[in-house]
Amino acid sequence: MKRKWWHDKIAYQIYPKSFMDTNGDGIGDLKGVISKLDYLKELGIDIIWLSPIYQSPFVDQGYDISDYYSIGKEFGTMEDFDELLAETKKRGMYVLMDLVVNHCSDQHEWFKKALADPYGEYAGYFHFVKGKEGKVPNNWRSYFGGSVWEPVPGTDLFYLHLFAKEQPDLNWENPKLREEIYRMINWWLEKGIAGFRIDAIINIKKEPDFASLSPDGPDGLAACTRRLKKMEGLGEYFEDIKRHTFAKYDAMTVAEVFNMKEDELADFIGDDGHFSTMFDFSAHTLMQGEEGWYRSRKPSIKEWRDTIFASQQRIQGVGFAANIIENHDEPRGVSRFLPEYAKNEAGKKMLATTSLLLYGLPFLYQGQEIGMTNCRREDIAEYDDISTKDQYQEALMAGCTEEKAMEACMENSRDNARTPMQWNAGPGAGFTDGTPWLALNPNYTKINVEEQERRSDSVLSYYKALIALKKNPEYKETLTYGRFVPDFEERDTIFAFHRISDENGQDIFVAANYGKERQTLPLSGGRAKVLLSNMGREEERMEEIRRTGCLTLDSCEAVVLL
Ligand code: TEU
Ligand code: CA
Repeated sequence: MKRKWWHDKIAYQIYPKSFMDTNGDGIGDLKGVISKLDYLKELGIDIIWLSPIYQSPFVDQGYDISDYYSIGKEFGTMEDFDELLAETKKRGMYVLMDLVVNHCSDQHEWFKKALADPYGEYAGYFHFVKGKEGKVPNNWRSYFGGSVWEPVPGTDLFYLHLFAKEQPDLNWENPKLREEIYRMINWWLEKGIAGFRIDAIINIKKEPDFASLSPDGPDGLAACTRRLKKMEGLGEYFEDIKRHTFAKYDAMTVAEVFNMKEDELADFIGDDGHFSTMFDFSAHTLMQGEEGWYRSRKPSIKEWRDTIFASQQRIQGVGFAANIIENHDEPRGVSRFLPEYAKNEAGKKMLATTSLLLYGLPFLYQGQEIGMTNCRREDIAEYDDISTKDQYQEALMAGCTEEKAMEACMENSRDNARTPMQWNAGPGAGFTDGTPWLALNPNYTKINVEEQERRSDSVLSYYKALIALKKNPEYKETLTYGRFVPDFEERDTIFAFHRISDENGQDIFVAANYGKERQTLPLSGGRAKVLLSNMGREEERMEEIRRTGCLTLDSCEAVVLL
């Protein structure tokens, strides 16, 4: 595998709307991001991914872009952006923008022009398709529920939207559209950003016949993702993008890919793959369940662990994936992956240990470093997220009670991760002097940065130590490129693995006890040192290993051994 500058880095996703507000309008802004760069630097962050900050009507929180060349006024100005870029460079940090080009906003001038002239040039930027006897062209269900088709007023045409109806899909078949997009990508790269996180990219190719699929829900529709099972020739689209843009700048690209065919991994992220890397969502899709949030699963610790292990083994040697616990689309990892008895600081540190030391690029999501949790809401009206509203309806349609439908939202809602960052215990959580656009998680009085900065045994302090360990010159080679080798797999609640370097022979052993009961693991070979302990038991465990050759792990205990 070719080595890349970003392999030994730590990345962090910022959801700008909820990160830091500096003008009291309740919406996070770029000046707010700038004001927290030192905080991020101190945490050990090198690469920042900014969720969309472009001009947008925010039907899908900025993933509906109405001008790719402007900063949304809520976030600030292009001058603010340039300042942010300059300030990151000063600190040796890198910025990734979010590239959302499967669709744009219905408020984009292209779409307005297309509606004004439905047989004209700009209609060709979208998928305007004739209906069948006045009905929609096919039976695909959009990601956010309902048909993917919406009538084009005054015609017998429909336009395609795989996401919300305010997010019309762009027609990648059209060379003019592709040219416009490439120009835009290069314009941003010219500015000096390091690259892009690439949104929903697997969806850009559409079948010419828009054939219906067999229905899979009570609405009589079929999930549009199902078409991807048979999709051929996507790679040509990706290669075309890469050739005209990313490759020219040696840009870093992080693809958001669901529904990839397994045997295509090397094409996607191998040496000279379509993208630099992609997120490993294996643990997340395991929980999801095909029929919607009301059918989401609660796999055992063993099933969850084995899924991650299988994924590690599939990826290593082929490419370098990006590992996440959570993001702006997923519930908080500590609420989702930790069993009830582990929903505490020790458990949160344990989850951090077994995630950040895996093979791959760790991608933290804002607030993860202080162990922010899901946020309970009493009423569906308290949610802002378009997907949550749809999932609530889907659950009711499938026969769930209102309680059950609310429960599904509380566990899975995208708003769980979108509540404002908890900086301190003061009013507005230090996020805003005004009224936050989305209500704070009330636990900000207990879980916040300021409180955790004061405490050496906090989750935040542990994240700093963990990241410092990963970057320590003595272990960096192993913790970056060392092989992932699972261990103690026969113990259902032990999450243990080695990182073994073929370069220097080092073998770093990571072990965590996700179970309720204490466990004792016999260690083979002499272990010289406890590099990290989530319970501050470095000395104690080392002494015990020397004496007995065994490692004892209490419930929620994690250690890293050399
Ligand atoms: O997500 C793509 C995606 O596949 C989502 O539909 C995901 O399955 C969904 O969030 C589950 O509720 C990306 C962005 O990350 C997401 O925020 C956007 O809403 C979406 O694309 C459309 O741009
Ligand atoms: Ca603001």
